[in-house]
Amino acid sequence: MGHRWLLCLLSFQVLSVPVQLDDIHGDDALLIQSLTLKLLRSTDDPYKPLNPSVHLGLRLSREHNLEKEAQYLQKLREVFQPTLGSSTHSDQEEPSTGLLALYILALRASCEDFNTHPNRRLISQLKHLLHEEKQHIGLKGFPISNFYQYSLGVLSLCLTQKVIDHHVIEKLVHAQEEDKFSHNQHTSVDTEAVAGLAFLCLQHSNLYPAFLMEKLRNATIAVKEKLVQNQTPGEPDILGNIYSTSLALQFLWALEPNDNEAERSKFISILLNGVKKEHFKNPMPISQLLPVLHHKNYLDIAKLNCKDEQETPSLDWVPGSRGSKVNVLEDDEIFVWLSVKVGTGSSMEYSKLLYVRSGSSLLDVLRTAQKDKSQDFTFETKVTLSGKMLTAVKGIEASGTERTYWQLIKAPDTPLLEGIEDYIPKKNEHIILRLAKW
Ligand code: B12
Repeated sequence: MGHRWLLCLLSFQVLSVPVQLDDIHGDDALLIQSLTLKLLRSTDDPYKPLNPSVHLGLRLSREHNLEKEAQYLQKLREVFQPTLGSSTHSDQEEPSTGLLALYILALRASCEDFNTHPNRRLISQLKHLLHEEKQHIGLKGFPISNFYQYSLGVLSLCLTQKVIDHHVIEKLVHAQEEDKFSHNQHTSVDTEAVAGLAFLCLQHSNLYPAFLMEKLRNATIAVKEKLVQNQTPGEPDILGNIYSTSLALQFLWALEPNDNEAERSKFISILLNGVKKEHFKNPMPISQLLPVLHHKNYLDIAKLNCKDEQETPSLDWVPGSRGSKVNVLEDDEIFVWLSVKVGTGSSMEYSKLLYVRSGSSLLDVLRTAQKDKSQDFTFETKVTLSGKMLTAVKGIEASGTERTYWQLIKAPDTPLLEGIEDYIPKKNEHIILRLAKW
């Protein structure tokens, strides 16, 4: 099945014409616009972390509210380059490789000049972080952050036309060859896709010697094969899962820009169906999806010239109208079974039937469990670009050095595709929080 799809993709390449946004009409166009509005509104939400990926999503859209975009870039600047802005956060934590890479991409997408002193410093900082990540891979076999962020780092330097240390590039190529982009023996399609975009960008840059170009070409082909192998059985238009499909398509369409129109429309319909089913509530996955719906990918950042951009009148900001959907809590109560599992055996550290209002999020379920004093349940979270991540349960913390995390599972063994803030458990569902390795 996988290879048939691949052949199909290749065979139509010559005949095809890319679909333009103008080809998307009516309800679909409105649906895409509603996503843009969600992103714009998230930029004004004081409860959401400042997210350079949101800025990227907005910049790679064909529809703009330029004033809002400029305001958000300014907010990002104040946090990532505090000495430039009014506020000074000297005690601020250093950004991770991925976060810094996304910020640099956000600046590039707004046509920032990278020859200024502050921006050159950002580039040196990213080069330094990548160097440390590379050393860590040499010692431990994996980066300090993860290969997704390492790939974003390489992509970001490449798109700002900086020459990258050959060893940094080779480490990423080897990791792809050695199948290191997996968590728990499952390929991370998102990581393959972002690494693939980085490989493509490096090839287009023509800054590297022939032996490296050859490796990059092979790595690009290998990424494509990996994505095809990860088509969901029975749903060949989903690559990995609905969320990773956005990034996978960014890569595939960057690789084959003249891909056939019918193929593209099919993928777009699948993604829009996911939007209709409310799978895209969170600004982070929306920011990765929006460029795809506008037939753009991260490599297009380098082509943006920020001139002659038209305002889209229907994206005018309406103050006070909150976009993010607050869960509609219904009056009836449902019960959800919550368990905690630490070891490999079948025993559970905690198991409890909890009554919550229908429409509650998993986070609400955890809060209910914590309030209930009949059994000891506590939990902790940290704020990330994807929302609140569960970091500790019953005093047991996930560990960066041991590479453990609290996996969210729908019993018996289906990992959830959403986090604790977004997932809405159904009546009688059994959710397991399992300390797992990644
Ligand atoms: C690496 C990764 C992980 C690693 C993170 C560990 C680490 N130190 O790197 C591990 C394996 C632990 C992980 C776990 C999970 N992940 Co994950 N992860 C990613 C990946 C590939 C990259 C994240 C990243 O580095 N981003 C870039 C940096 C700059 O952003 P950041 O906010 O600073 O990054 C942190 C957060 O992203 C956080 N994180 C990672 N995954 C998730 C998921 C959620 C819901 C939250 C709130 C936070 C979070 O870990 C990062 C490092 O600290 C993304 C892919 C993507 N497209 O974004 C998927 C992705 C974000 N993960 C996803 C999911 C579903 C999960 C889980 C909920 C799976 C599960 N059933 O348990 C859990 C989180 C559970 C919890 N405890 O709350 C989905 C989210 C989809 C959505 N609806 O938004 C993604 C998009 C993958 C996918 N295509 O399905 N993940």
